[in-house]
Amino acid sequence: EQVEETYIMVKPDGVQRGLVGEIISRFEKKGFKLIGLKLFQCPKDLAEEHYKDLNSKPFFPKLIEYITSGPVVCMAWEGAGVVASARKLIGSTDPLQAEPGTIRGDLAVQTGRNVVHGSDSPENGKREIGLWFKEGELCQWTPAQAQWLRE
Ligand code: DAT
Ligand code: MG
Repeated sequence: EQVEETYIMVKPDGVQRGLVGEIISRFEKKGFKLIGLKLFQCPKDLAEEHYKDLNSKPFFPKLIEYITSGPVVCMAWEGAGVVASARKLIGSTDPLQAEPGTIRGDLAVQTGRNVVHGSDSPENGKREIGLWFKEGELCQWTPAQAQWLRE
């Protein structure tokens, strides 16, 4: 299996609604490894770069306004298959379509306030971690539970 990295972010609504611990906990309990974590006020240019593939969409200005409207919690998670698995844990983009048991399915009601971001490919995982974290902000470590998670 390929060890991958994904960029997960609690969006401003998740921070404002007091869901930071709940959201981190979903990935932590699953067994992925946290390698980066910070509370951060996102500048507009970074938000635009992060979502550049969507910059022709009608909702783009509101999306940038939302992401920069308050602090976000930036995370980098590592593990075999972490990118696709994290997307499953997060659920569909529209929280009303997201399955119960997923973060969006359990905690949100609208696409424009869907509480969390997750990278959609290993390539974008690397790209986004590079955008949101500086050199030296990531930690490489061996969790004590590693030997109990994989045979
Ligand atoms: P995801 O966040 O599930 O990867 P995406 O990459 O297609 O979804 O879009 C990024 C974000 O943009 C999404 O989390 C919320 C916002 N967004 C997407 N489609 C939207 C729409 N039709 N109306 C309003 N906001 C939208
Ligand atoms: Mg996306």
